[in-house]
Amino acid sequence: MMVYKKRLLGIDSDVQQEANRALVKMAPNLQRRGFLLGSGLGTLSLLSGCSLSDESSVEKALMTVSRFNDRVQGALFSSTALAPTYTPADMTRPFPFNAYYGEEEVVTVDEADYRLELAGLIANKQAWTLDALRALPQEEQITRHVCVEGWSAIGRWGGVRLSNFLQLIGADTTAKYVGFKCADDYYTSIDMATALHPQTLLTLTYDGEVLPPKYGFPMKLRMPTKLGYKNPKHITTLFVANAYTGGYWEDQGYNWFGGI
Ligand SMILES: Nc1nc2c(c(=O)[nH]1)N[C@H]1C(S)=C(S)[C@@H](COP(=O)(O)O)O[C@H]1N2
Ligand SMILES: [Mo]
Repeated sequence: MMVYKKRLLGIDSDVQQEANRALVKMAPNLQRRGFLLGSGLGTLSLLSGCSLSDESSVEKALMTVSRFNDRVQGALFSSTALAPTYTPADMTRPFPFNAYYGEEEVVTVDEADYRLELAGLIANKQAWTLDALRALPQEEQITRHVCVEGWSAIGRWGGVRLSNFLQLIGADTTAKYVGFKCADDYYTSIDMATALHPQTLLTLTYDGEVLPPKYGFPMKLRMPTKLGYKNPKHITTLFVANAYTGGYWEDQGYNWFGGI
């Protein structure tokens, strides 16, 4: 759904290609569900029930298909299947930096003032200091981070398993979403099944050291089951909700589920 990142030049070329790519990706899932596929805009218009007469109706239709794709990915997601893990020798050095701004503009968060704020469907909403988070049982993983901009890299992160943390704070784990707000303008949200996946960690370290600013100090959510943009850095608020809240790139057209 990269079509949202650049402006549309013409419905016939860009959007047609984008619709085709989206449909090709979804074809196996759709066929399993008994859809008969045609191609491109005709099918898109059938799937979304929209007549695609202008740019905004095409964008709405693509978003409808993308939200449908979220549900398909959610239904196919396995809570127990593990993403591959690697050895220290496999690590990518240096690990790449990425954000919607350049490395010289990385946000700095003051450790002494930092509190992880909790909101939404959580019984104990007391904020957490970094020391309190560090005192919880920690685990490490060496996994591959995949960015849709065309690179992937293997890194080593350590921190608190999100499912343990959600239990600890009395989160309603029957809710649909766990959302994150960050110290920059970034935000995202994930499905509860992925939040409870054993490899989903609230990380505080990178390669055995306190997470450096560029990799998201003081906290980055790491999910080897999801694309890079679903892994928020500089987390300041964690909330649990049933209402859909999207994300920074998701609201510009990236697929919300963002599975690998
Ligand atoms: N707060 C914040 N988190 C973010 C981003 C961002 O711009 N701001 N970019 C995302 C994207 S697209 C990627 S690929 C990864 C990059 O993480 P890295 O700098 O540790 O490689 O962070 C993700 N999390
Ligand atoms: Mo990314």
